[in-house]
Amino acid sequence: MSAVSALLNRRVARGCGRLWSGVPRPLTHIRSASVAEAGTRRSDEEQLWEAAGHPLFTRARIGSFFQEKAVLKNPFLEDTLLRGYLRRHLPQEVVFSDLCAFGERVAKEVDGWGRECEVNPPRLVHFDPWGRRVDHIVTSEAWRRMKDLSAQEGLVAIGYERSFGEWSRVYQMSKLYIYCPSSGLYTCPLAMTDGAAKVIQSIGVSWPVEEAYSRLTTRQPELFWTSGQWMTERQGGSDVASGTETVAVPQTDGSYKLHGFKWFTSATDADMTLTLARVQDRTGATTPGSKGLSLFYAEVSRDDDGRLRGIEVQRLKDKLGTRQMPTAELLLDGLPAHRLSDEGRGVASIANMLTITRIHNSVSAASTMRRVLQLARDYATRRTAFGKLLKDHPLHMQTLARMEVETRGAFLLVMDVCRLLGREESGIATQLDTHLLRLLTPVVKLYTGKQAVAVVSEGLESFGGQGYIEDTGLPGLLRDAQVLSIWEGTTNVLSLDVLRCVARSSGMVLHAYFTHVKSLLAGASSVSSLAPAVKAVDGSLSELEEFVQVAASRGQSYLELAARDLAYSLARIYTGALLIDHACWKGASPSDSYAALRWCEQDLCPVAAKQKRGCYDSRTPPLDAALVYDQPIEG
Ligand code: UCC
Repeated sequence: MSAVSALLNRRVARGCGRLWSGVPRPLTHIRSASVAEAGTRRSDEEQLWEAAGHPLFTRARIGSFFQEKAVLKNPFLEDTLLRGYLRRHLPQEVVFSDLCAFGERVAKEVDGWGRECEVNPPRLVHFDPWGRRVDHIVTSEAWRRMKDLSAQEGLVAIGYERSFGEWSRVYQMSKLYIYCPSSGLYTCPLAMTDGAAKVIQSIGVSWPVEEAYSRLTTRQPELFWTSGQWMTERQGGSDVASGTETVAVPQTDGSYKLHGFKWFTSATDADMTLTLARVQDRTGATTPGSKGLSLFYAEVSRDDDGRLRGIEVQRLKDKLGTRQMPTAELLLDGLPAHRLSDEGRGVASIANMLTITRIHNSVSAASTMRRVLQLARDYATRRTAFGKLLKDHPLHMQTLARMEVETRGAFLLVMDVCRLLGREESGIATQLDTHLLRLLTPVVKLYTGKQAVAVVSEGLESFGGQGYIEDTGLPGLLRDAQVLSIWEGTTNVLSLDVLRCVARSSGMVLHAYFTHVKSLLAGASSVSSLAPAVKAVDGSLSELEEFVQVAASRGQSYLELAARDLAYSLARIYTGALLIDHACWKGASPSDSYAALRWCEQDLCPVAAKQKRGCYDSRTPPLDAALVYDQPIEG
């Protein structure tokens, strides 16, 4: 019997361990037997262990198994739906090769920069070493690299070059869709930059914004500018009309100086901004409400002493997510500005920017869902549990398949809105297209924002505990998804925007909606495998029409209570029709049909079901309030 096995047998006899015959024994056992001697001399056990040829210091102490991490592969090549959609609508070799090369760069290089933006968040330096106020927002090298990359890759420019006519926006947004989850949130300044370019274009590219427009839309990094969108003040970001206190004081040369406090300005390292303010008359009075708001353009610049002109950065926001991006509170203290809109037309003039940033928001939502799925499905080919890979567990696959259905639906809805935007911008939009774009912009933003939080949360869970570990990069996806339903209009504010555009168009936006969904379904009428999905969408569309007829005779409060469910119904039915339409395309795969069928199994028209249950009747609000505050109802 060897010295080692004699020793082990002694330990077994003492009842302090199991027989380790033939298995390298962890050093912890040796240590525990020699606690009293630790740090003084090597114990008999240690000497015996060493004599048996086992090194004293070895990785065996923490075990030898390591879980393989999920690998990000080229997000363009990994996305069959994106490639199928483009093959169908924009089958240009130059687009495919650009997206493929960009996808490779995103996976190999840019994703690492995105991570660096997260771990090196911006910081604010208020004073220089000699006590002068400088208000420098210090950003990471990676964040600055994102700016150059954005120009080089034409992430804003593509939308304005319009090299692919009505499909230019689809091309641009496809690129952003590949980029977004690796961008370190650089897609936020790009959204506002795109929105500012759109506003300038709609107002007219002339002095004083001629240069700004060319810088916002350039591909040259050294010329490229980003823009802010400073709308939110202390009184809140939703009710802009009553929440805006900032005043614009006219100057003798026709320009203005702005004084106010902007409470939530994203990507505050921007080169310029669009913002709202109230023009003061000679007595210093302003007009309250929406009618008093005008749109202003201001450059962010520094004077000879290095001080920001007319701006003090009060502090950076401490946010749940989007930490990569500098979001600040700004005191506007005489910021030089130019009025871009007619007086009192501020909200209407900035609405174009809202449309663009809401579409970008939706692209971000769909792309984050796609990214978490790409990682989750890769992980499922590496991780073994209960004797087999995760991908071989049907319940796990069911969960990922449900996420896939949501993601496909979100993608097609987002791309359809981009298609409509492209048609409008290339001057070929029909009245129906214009109505659809107005109606679907708030719908896609509010619906995909909610989907993203749910799908990304589920995605994290599919990694088990690792999905909760910060430096996997996964928790950041969830934190950043949470903002998608908040900024650029919360779910309820956008639901009310849906009502507003229905009312302002005298129902024409809904008429366009019904017409278009019916035409999408008509194309699928002969495809028997899709019949259950077609039937579900068709039936839900009839229910929705009935709801609209009933609701039209009810008061405003009834409509407002129904607004969120109405918006969800519009999203689900339209998305169902898009999934069906895509599944009918000659290049479609069986998975496209399966996704359409699965999507259409859900309640596509919740507003009709809830209407039947009396959810919008006048007796409901007091019941809701009593439930929330857990109080008896008065009267
Ligand atoms: O949160 C923020 C931080 C910036 C972060 C940027 C992120 C970018 C995305 C990144 C992706 C990665 S900035 C602030 C966000 N705040 C909002 O989004 C505002 C939310 N509130 C609303 O949307 C409200 O509905 C308001 C402010 C638009 C309501 O204002 P009013 O004054 O009550 O509006 P009115 O009276 O209904 O409309 C005034 C005019 C009308 O035009 P006219 O007078 O010609 O009839 C409307 O038709 O504006 C027009 N209008 C619109 N037009 C109003 N809303 C729209 C719209 N959505 N589309 C077209």
